[in-house]
Amino acid sequence: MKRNSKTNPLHAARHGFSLIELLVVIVIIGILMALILPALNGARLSARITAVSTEITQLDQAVVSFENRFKCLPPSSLTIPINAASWTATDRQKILRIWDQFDFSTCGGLGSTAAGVAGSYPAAPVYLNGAECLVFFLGGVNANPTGPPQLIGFANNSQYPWAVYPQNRDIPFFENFSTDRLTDLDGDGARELIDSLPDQSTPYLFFSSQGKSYDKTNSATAWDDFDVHGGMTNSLDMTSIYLGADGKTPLRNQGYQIISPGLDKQYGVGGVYTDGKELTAARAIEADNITNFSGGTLKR
Ligand SMILES: [Ca+2]
Ligand SMILES: [Ca+2]
Ligand SMILES: [Ca+2]
Repeated sequence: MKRNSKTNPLHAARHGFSLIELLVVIVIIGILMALILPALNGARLSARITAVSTEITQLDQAVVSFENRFKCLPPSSLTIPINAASWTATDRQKILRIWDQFDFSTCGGLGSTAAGVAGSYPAAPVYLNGAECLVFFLGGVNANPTGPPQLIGFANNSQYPWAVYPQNRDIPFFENFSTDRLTDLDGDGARELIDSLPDQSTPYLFFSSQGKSYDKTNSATAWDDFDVHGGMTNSLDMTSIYLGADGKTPLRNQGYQIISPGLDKQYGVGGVYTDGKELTAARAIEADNITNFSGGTLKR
């Protein structure tokens, strides 16, 4: 006798079982998703943190190239004044260590677009902080001030290094400046570099000793040998710089500090940081900072 599937209890039971199976599978998939998705997101974030760490290493290598070329570290502060007479003695000295023939009367050929055409001073002083110095000294002058920045290094001419017209050039020491990650927070035409973390808005900080051993002996303001203008403001700003256990000697005190604010976009107050014990709960926002010192990531 032919079996009627509608009345076959075995078959009917199988239908019910399939539905349960399906539900079980859906539930299992749901559980797996709940378990895997955070892990996936975590892996994605950790890959992005690694990417920033790698970029800081590349910036480090670019600074080494700069130092090999000019026998000094890039400064982390510079004021480009409005005329030759207004250069401070300190800033003149910084420039002359890099380009010993720098022509202050033409601002080193700044903006000059053809051989023989003098450069010119900006209409208002340009205050380069550490974040801007990092981009300027490693990327060079901007050949396209009105559109997407085009950093073309420096003219290989100690008198007019800031000219943009084609001639023998020192190539940019760092060539991976992603245009969409160059920003200009203070709108002065000098760019800062934002790291590649999601929705990042605060750039890499840069503090340079200019190769001088740092020795702060007298007062809280005696920062002479470290390039004090390293923070994001144009005032003398040592915010976020990290010091050794003595509370006065910056980490890498003959070198420099590069600091990404990390995923929370906040640098923190800086200060003493040696092995992480100093990052108290109040300084938790610094624990995710990515740096070129202390093993790359600050810890708590
Ligand atoms: Ca500035
Ligand atoms: Ca700027
Ligand atoms: Ca942070």
